[in-house]
Amino acid sequence: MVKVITYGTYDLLHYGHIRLLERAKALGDYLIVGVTADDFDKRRGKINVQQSLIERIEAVRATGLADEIIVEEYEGQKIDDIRRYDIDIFTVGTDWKGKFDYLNEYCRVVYLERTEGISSSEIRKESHLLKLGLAGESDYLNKVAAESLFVNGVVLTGICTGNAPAMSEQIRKLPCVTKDFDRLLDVSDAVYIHSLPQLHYAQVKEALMRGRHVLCESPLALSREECRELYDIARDRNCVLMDVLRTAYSTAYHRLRLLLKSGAIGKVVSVEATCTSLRGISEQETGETNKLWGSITAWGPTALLPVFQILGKNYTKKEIVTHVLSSDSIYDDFTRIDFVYPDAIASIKVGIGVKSEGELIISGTKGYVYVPAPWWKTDYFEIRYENPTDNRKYFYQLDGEGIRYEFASFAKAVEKNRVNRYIEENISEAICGIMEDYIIRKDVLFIR
Ligand code: C2G
Repeated sequence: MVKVITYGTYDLLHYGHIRLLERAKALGDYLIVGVTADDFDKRRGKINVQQSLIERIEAVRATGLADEIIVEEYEGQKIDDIRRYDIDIFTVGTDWKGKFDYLNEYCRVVYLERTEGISSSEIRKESHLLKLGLAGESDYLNKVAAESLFVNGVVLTGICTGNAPAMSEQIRKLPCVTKDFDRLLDVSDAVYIHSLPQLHYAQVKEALMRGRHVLCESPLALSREECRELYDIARDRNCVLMDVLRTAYSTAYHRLRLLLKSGAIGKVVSVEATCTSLRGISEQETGETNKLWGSITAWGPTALLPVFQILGKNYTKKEIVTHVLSSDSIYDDFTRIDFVYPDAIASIKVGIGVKSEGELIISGTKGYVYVPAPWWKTDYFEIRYENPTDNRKYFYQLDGEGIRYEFASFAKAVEKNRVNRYIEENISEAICGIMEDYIIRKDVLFIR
């Protein structure tokens, strides 16, 4: 019996896939098809896969061409499988020609002509093309624009900014470059908002009221009530509203949360998060302190994310210690917030006028998690125990700091009209609540 094996994602199964499977089957008597696991696809850069692993397996099974279906989960698994299943022929389309010649050491390698004119990514693009506008002043948008190119089905339509000179050529060449937010909404199905925090609520509300989907850099608003109102409007208008922090979309951070939930370090009793980045001193000297991101708005949401997602939002007490340029300003160049919970504590330090070690430390009754700087865009963390031989290290590929994953998740949510929230609504609201308390000076102590 001649045994054949082939592998693929098989997303949105189409006749190009089926023709490949038919010819693979014809090469022998028994065909094994390896369908790629979600994680494996993500690690090899395929972030736009629409269907779940189960859906893709069922689609391959329904063709009746596979005698056996397995899951491909890790780099190098093909060699293990060829040995394990005593394979005679490995085959794959000619788009991979040459890439698997090394398997000739284990079995015959056959490249089958790829079917031109069809691909899953083309189907994804055709099924929905999301016209996305950008809004904001920060050159962070240059990174965002570059990342959007990795996401199937998203096309940038323009930008609303008062800072066009700071933008990349890719942005400056967009069809609509305007200072008028309404004009941007005219040409977009959705907007990504990274404007000054004081503008978020009004812009998100305007976009939602016009039926546009919204991806907004946290904080969504500067008060709990406004945050709740925005989510209510999104529901009423059947629009997707996603609060974003790239950290929430990093696989390492997501897996870290799962390990904590599974009790990997016992009961969590402390979360300490530090985020600092020295921004241009000139910004501090402009004196227009109400026109800038302060530390609490620039870094607060990021540092608060693990605190609220791990310990919850029901702290019993907090103290905000802050250093501001002037008593009436919300431009703080350094702020520390300490939280007391019924059975835990947390502390965040944020600064755009101060430099410190940007690490995340989560302490538990059995061990602790150490995430090195810059933890907010990490691909790596350690779990450490009393006995160092028990320590474990984790690495998860993070392409583009997580921004492309945000966009892929958003595009999928809009297409399926179902949001897979990485930042829960109540967490969004808790973050906005801290902004609110800071601005009304609740629980705030000033240092000079
Ligand atoms: N294919 C094809 N014609 C197309 C599209 C795909 O012949 N128009 C073939 C591919 O060459 C591959 C199989 O169908 O052999 C599955 O394609 P994908 O689902 O895109 O998977 P891919 O990422 O190419 O997986 O490690 C090998 C990879 O897993 C192959």
